[in-house]
Amino acid sequence: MQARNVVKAVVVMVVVVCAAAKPADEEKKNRVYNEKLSDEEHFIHDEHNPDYDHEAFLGEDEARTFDQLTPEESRDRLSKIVDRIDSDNSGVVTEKELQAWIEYTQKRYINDDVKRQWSTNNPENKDMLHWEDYKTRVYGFIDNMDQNELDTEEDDGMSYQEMIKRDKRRWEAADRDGDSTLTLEEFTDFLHPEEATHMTHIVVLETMEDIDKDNDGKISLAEYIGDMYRGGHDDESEEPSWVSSEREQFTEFRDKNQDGFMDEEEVRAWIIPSDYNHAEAEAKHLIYEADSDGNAELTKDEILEKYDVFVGSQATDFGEALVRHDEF
Ligand SMILES: [Ca+2]
Ligand SMILES: [Ca+2]
Ligand SMILES: [Ca+2]
Ligand SMILES: [Ca+2]
Repeated sequence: MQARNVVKAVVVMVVVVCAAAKPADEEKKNRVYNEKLSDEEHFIHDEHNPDYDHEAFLGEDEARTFDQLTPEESRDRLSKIVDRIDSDNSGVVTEKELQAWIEYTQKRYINDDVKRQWSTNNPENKDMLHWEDYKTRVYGFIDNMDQNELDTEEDDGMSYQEMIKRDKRRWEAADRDGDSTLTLEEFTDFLHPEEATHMTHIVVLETMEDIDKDNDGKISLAEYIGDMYRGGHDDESEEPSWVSSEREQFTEFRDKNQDGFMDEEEVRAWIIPSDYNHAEAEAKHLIYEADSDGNAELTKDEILEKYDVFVGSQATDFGEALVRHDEF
């Protein structure tokens, strides 16, 4: 049972590899892809979320490591990172340098993730991964389930059969030379379709299928809201204000041709906005947070002064600090 749960977790991870945070009743689900820098939301109910900046700046794994450090250790390591970001050794970090660093961090995170999943799914380290081998490894446990279990076991409203079908379609889109096997490069597009332009239609399709509950091939206002907001089922409770503003967003901006629905083109414009560079926006945001003298560049002192903006430490992560404290 436990082994199956692990496999199941892997399945879910692969299928929703890029989906945003778990939808809680009050929490908004974010469908916007385009080089998202972190699985964390940048703002939760208009409150700034420092974890987003830490993951954008360090990558998810490294951000977790920093959470274990004392403030002194944290500043120390950050100081070494600043030297790397300042690529022309001018002593100040410019917006361009910061943006380049954030992009580098993002690429590194994706490469690490792909390498990890490649070796898990390809233990013999072959040059290519065959769909049948991948399917057996990820979904093989299904063969040991009886029909009853198969019918009831579902994740996010999707049956395993549907998940396999969706994975196969994504696999075929990633398989550019059509030989049913994926090279490491093709496997990267399979795992991170949001990063590859030739995979855009798959990302749009999967998003539409998730939201289009009545399967009419378009997204109504009710489906749009129902996807991001799971509360409000009893008439008593008043819906949060962000839900009403999302209703306006849908009517005024998302449904461009004003026919009351979002079609494929409109969904694409929503989840893959072409005019927005997350790394650039994040670089600007970090400079704004730490630029004490307001000259639009950051010295090492300015960065270290605001180290909690860039990286975590026990001081900024109270929960971790308590856990550590218990060990002594
Ligand atoms: Ca291939
Ligand atoms: Ca629909
Ligand atoms: Ca429309
Ligand atoms: Ca400055």
